[in-house]
Amino acid sequence: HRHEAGARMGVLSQADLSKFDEQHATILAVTDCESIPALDQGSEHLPKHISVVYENDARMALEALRRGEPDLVLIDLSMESYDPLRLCSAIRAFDMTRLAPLLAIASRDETRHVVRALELGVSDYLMTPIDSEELAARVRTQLRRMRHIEHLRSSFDQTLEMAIMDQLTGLYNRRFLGAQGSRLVEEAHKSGEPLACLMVDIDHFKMVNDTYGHDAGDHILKEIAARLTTSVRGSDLACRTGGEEFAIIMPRTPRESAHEIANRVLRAVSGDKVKLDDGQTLDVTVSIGVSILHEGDKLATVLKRADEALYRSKQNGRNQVTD
Ligand code: GH3
Ligand code: MG
Ligand code: MG
Ligand code: MG
Repeated sequence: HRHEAGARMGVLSQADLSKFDEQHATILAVTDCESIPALDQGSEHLPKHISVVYENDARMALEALRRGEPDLVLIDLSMESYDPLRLCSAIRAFDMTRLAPLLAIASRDETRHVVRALELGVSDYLMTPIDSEELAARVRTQLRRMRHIEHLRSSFDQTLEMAIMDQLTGLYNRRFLGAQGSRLVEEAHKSGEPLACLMVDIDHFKMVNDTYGHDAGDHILKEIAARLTTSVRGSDLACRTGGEEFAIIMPRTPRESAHEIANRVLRAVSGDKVKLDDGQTLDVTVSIGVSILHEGDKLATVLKRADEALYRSKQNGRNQVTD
């Protein structure tokens, strides 16, 4: 179990790395030569699941790389039809291809080329005549390195997502509201542009849970979160701050627009009945509090003011907007 968690966090065992070796891979060999014998089918050391594509046109090679086709590029530094060093630097210049494994092939009298190629970011090199076992080993090392990076990247993305997202609704969580909301408040103070905040709380949600069950409650939470998301702009920060409470921070939004948006949220929630898995439908409403950022306000201040407005919406009968 611990091992699995470790792998998810990006820590890989030798066995995990060996599994990478069994995955299919494509090598793009950029050379003027007809073929590189050490690479060819039947070469005893290169595994069968590694296929090789030859390209003598550097521009085509770059295109293929940008389309993400090859897993590794082999560049023949003796190429005459194109400056291979230019190709190396072009590959390293683009985000898409910056980390692509790049192996150079050089002859003994091209040491200066090799030094330059390494400066330009080539991952590794081989001297001619190429030993097929050495080539296979260097290819394997680079493919492993690349796959390890990809694994780390995706586990980092996953970890980040877990840290800032609410798992049930897919909205941002309270922690992220604290961090990103504070940044937005600071920016608003700096630019002098208005910022508005909505506090949204589902009405009588305890009764919904008690009547329809907790799973139905969860389903409704997801549905309301989706309706919130579609009612605000992409630049707005929509968070689930607690059980059935949401906060939305809206940069560049004056008071009147904030009220319009709040009313849009209200209608998006109450306008259509929510359908449960068993086919039952029910009416759901929310109460909303609106607040506007004042000079010197911290995030907590503007949130508290919205919360107080929300309380008044509840007091006044729910399913309404108050500031
Ligand atoms: P009000 O209109 O005054 O807001 O009443 P309310 O019942 O919505 O408010 P209250 O704070 O009394 O109850 C909130 C309920 O939300 C309590 C709990 O059962 C429910 N709840 C909180 N988190 C979750 C959750 O993650 N899933 C489900 N299904 N219910 C939740
Ligand atoms: Mg409550
Ligand atoms: Mg409630
Ligand atoms: Mg509540």
